[in-house]
Amino acid sequence: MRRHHSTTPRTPRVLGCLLLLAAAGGLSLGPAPTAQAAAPTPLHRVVPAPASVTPGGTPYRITRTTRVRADGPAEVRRIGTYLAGLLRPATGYPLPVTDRGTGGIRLRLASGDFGAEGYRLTSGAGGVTLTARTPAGLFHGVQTLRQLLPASVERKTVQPGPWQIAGGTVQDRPRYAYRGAMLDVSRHFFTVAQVKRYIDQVALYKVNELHLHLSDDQGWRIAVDSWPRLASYGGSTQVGGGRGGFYTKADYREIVRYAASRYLEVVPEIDMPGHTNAALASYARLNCDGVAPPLYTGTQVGFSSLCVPKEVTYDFVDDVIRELAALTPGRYLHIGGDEAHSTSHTDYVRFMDRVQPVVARYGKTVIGWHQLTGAHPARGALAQYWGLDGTAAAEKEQVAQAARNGTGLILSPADRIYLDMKYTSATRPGTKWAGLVEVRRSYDWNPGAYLPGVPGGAVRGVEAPLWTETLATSAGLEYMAFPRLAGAAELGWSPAATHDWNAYKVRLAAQGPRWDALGIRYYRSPQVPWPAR
Ligand code: TNX
Repeated sequence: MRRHHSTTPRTPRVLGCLLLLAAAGGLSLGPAPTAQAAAPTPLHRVVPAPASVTPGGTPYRITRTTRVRADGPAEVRRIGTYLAGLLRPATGYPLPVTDRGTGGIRLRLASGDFGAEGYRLTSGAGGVTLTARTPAGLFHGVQTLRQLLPASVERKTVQPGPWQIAGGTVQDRPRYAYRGAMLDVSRHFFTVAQVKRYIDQVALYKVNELHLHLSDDQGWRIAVDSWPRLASYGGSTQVGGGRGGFYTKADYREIVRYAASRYLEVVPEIDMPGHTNAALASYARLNCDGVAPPLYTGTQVGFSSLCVPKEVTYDFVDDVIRELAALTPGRYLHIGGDEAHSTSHTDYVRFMDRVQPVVARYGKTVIGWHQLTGAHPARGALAQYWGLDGTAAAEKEQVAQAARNGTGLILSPADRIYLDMKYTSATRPGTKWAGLVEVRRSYDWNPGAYLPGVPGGAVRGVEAPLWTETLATSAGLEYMAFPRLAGAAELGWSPAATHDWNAYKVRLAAQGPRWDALGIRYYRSPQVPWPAR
């Protein structure tokens, strides 16, 4: 792979600036607050940047008597309960969830020009109202509301406040429908609790797709009843030789349920025909020579392949896809298809021609890594581009041509948003085959104009993959994901017109104290003017 080294310009650290108390009704004449009464966060200072912001008017202040009014179906009430649950520990207020009364924090569904995930937030002295056409829109609006409150709202013990939301209106909706985060649970296994933690972290940035890389050479992580050794043996270890693990079907359903409660769709991936050593090690008959290789705990890629000429391969694929599709309420099933260096091109095409219809037969839409465009992408399939700025023009053109023929694209350029790339040469975890990727580099590109010759509508979204050859703990994941995940999420959500590094870095800096409050250990890039701790 190409090596590339980006530079890491230093920006001067901005002094934590003392904000003046805004003309805040309800604060003007009361007793002097004990804590420093900061002005409320300006409505635009959130990540991802909202589509439009109209500031003005009196802030709303959450108090001991505030109620969360969720009028509408049970799902709206559930979001209200989630919001109240977020706000209670730090405010110490009861925040009852009710469907009556006036004022307070109100969540409501209404028809309007919101799209499937947009929302409107209006704030004034009398209350804050979130309006959306869908529960997903309300949920995204809740994330905005959360970021408009002081970072200390994320703490689990009572904090001083005050809890104000600036006056005005935010009208917001996403640029792309697909805004993903991928977690590689194969190279190192991560428990259900760890996956839930990551779900909560990405949901804060309006990510709506959780792609789980469930199988690779080093581990098979999902129970398959018809081929039980895949998980019990193929999942028994991981990179470095540790214990590994796998999700039972109940575990997996719990991940899917939890993700859905945060409005994320789970996209399961079984990587084929390469990246399959764990499966090949589990069943000798899957190998062309009938001999099972040993389990693998290293980090090389490209050495394994399913046996394309053998019929049993397709029995295996059918069973795995059928069982996984049955566990998956989401629309997609990712079949990998990357780095099949041990599969001939002819076999690769044969394999993909045969496997894609299986995905369709079980009611799912194919996603594949962009090498799929070198075969015959099925109608409606999406290709996930993971090349670099410097990827050969011919390879980019192959992807662009597929896009012109109707294949949708998810953009995951490795030298931009592969979250496992080191930030600088001093970053301890991570790899650097795609280059060093500082925060600015990961943000400063336009998904709509990234690949030449791709029609605008072909780009369905952006996804930030987190490969885990070098990452074994949640702290490790978080250090690599934050702050870059927030930038990838913004590229997926915010209109191109909001794109501006100098403005972004200030909004990003404001996330630092929030991550501190949430216990997320992030990379304090010198490119970002973090407030002093
Ligand atoms: C490339 S991206 C891979 C993965 C590695 C990753 C490490 C892709 C589709 N394949 O197998 O984990 O690089 O950065």
